[in-house]
Amino acid sequence: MAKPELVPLSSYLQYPESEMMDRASRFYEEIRRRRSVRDFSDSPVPREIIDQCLLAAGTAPNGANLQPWHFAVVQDPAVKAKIRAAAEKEEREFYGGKAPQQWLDALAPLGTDDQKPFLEIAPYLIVIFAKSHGVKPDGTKIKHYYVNESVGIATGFLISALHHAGLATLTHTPSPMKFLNDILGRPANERPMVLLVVGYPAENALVPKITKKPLSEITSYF
Ligand code: IYR
Repeated sequence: MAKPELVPLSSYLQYPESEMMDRASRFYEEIRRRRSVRDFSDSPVPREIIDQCLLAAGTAPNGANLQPWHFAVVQDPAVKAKIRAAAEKEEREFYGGKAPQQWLDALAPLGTDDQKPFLEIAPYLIVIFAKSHGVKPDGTKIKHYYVNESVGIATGFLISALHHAGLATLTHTPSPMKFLNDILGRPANERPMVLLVVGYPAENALVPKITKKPLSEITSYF
């Protein structure tokens, strides 16, 4: 095995403890403002902002640095219309009998239904695909590791970056989502994980009145 090339960690920044506490609480105040938005404005967003956020997503830690993701960015109204039609077809089945009552009861506080107009209104839909394996130029397969974990982390980075930039997002997961491969012409080794709706919130956007669990409920120290 060839010796790996190691370079000094030159990007790390250490802060005094008091500053760390300040930064940690400011980040919490920043990220806790993020809400999943379903009422979007059709105001355009410069593509350069999306590109910067995708660059941030691409820095996520991941299995063996094989970066098993692909981000398909949809702006074209005709493609959005196709995605909306296919997603609403799945959602009609979901809400109209496929979903067990227990699931519908769990969703009730969110007030969601089978209508997804935001899929056409928002300026961007970003479909995050997980690549189950890579393909070398000669066609042989490259095994990927921790694909779900890696793509989940990258998606978290992307959502945080978009929020930090001042954009609203919705993680939308029509199920099944295989129709996205067909509409976007993505290969069979790519599985759509999340359809991220991105844009400005509508002026009078409403969000569900929900709360987050307290620290004591989500953590334990040993
Ligand atoms: N995909 C459906 C249902 C849905 C499921 C979960 I879990 C949510 O947190 C929200 C919605 C829809 O988008 O309406």
